[in-house]
Amino acid sequence: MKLDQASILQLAEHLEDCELEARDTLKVTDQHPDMDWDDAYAIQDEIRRRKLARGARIVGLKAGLTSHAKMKQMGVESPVFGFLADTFVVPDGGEVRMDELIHPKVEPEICFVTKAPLRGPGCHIAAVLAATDFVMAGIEIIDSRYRDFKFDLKSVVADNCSSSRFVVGGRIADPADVDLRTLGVVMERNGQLIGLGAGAAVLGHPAAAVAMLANHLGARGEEIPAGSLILSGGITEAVAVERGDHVNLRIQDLGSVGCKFI
Ligand code: 0L1
Ligand code: MG
Repeated sequence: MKLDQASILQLAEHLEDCELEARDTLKVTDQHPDMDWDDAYAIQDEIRRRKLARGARIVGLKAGLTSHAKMKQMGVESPVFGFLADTFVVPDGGEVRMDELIHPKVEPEICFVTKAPLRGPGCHIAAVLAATDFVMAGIEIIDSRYRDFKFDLKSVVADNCSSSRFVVGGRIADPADVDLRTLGVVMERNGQLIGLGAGAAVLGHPAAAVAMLANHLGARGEEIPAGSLILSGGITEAVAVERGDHVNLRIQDLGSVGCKFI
């Protein structure tokens, strides 16, 4: 690691304050160009510790930048991983308050709920499917704390991968009953099409993103616990939303889920 503990604590506090006060900032690597991946995940871990200390619960995990559409949109080449707190949950059909966010974008995702722990190294698609209780549709609302969504990967990781809100819902399905690669995905804003794709847009199979997450955690001596909700990554580019927008996502065999921005 290149950063000392005081810098990790200060950067975590700064990024979380930006999240909670809905204000943007410059990417953390501007001030600390030498920081490494361990520093980035240590800052994210400290944000998680701060939330837990205030009584939040961690309800899941996410993989981000797992599709070519998203990698191209953000100019990066590898996935990143973050956590989901209970304070990020929006009920299906619920309201997302724009005054709590900076510049939110929505992305359509296939979500997994596990019934057994998953631990790398060596985790693969089959192990993920065997450990999956059910899959469902989800809209992730990302809200990078970085000005104009301008960042590099280490800054993104430190910022908990732009995690902000998420909505899950629709119909739950046993992964044995659906082909997650070919499920059609349609996302609309105010009735207009804004995203179209299929599950295979995520690393060829969305379960591959979950396996990568398990392998990433395994390298850190951690695992995906049973009962975790996992967002496997945006199938299309993320799309900016404004106050008054209604967003609806339909995924073949998984029903629909939606929210409105007020
Ligand atoms: O969930 C995601 O794909 C977000 C990853 C972080 C980068 C971004 O803000 O787009
Ligand atoms: Mg996402």
